[in-house]
Amino acid sequence: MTDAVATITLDRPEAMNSLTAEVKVALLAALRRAASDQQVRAVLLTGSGRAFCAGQDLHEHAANLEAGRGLADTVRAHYNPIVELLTTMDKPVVAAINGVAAGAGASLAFACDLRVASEKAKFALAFAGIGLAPDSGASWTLQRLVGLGRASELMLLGEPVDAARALELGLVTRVVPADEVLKTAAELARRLADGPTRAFAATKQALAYAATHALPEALILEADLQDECVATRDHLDATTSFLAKERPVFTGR
Ligand code: T3D
Repeated sequence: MTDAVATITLDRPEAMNSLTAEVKVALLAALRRAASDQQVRAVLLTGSGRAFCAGQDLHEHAANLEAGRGLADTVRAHYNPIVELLTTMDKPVVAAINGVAAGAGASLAFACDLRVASEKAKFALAFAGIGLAPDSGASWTLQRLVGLGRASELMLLGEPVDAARALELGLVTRVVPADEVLKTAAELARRLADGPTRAFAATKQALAYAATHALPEALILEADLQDECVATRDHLDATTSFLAKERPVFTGR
């Protein structure tokens, strides 16, 4: 961890950072540590080598099939808690998408708050290609990012989406040269870590709630969350700084 940013790197480059049970357990543990560590104010998720993440490790998956193990077990036990934590943790998560994000690897990227992509990155909704339906939250996140029509197209046709198209669709926040993706995403995460952490937590909560509730209910939650934000040190200090024509310094309290 540096500068209040916890960096988590998927590190199986020889298998495109595909996800074995061991990797998924380690990823969930790392996310839990980042979520509960008060020193951490933003999280950066990336992959080593030329892939972000190729989704489920298909060698392990084939072995599980062969052994007759329940297919949905890893979805319930591993993927769902990871995606729930990414989306609900009370600090922003930035994905540095250094290469291909396929299947559940794409789902992980979609569950992050911001996505910075390398020019060489691509998304592959690879589920249908192996006879599966989307999982790890992609049915929920993707249509919110790009709309129902495009989500249906991407999932049913499964054609890869390159970085330029991803930017056009609003799937990524920005696209940068390959050798700048980690630096750019780290700068963004650092900027968020220097921000009003509790207001960011409230922002994530309000957005998630508003996605599944009507406006009158969203208005009620917004007001409740604003009560909490108004009572923070950051709000008081930033208001004082504004009046003094000074730059605010947010401490996350
Ligand atoms: O119960 C459950 O488990 C369900 C959960 C499902 C969630 C899912 O994620 S389903 C989707 C699973 N993922 C995929 O279907 C993607 C499979 N991979 C690909 O389509 C391609 O590999 C890529 C588009 C990601 C990259 O293509 P390319 O041409 O750049 O590289 P490559 O040559 O295909 O792969 C390089 C190596 O990575 C290769 O190994 P090798 O031959 O050099 O030893 C390849 O086998 C390995 N690799 C890539 N993806 C996976 C993988 N190994 C295991 N699992 C993978 N998913």
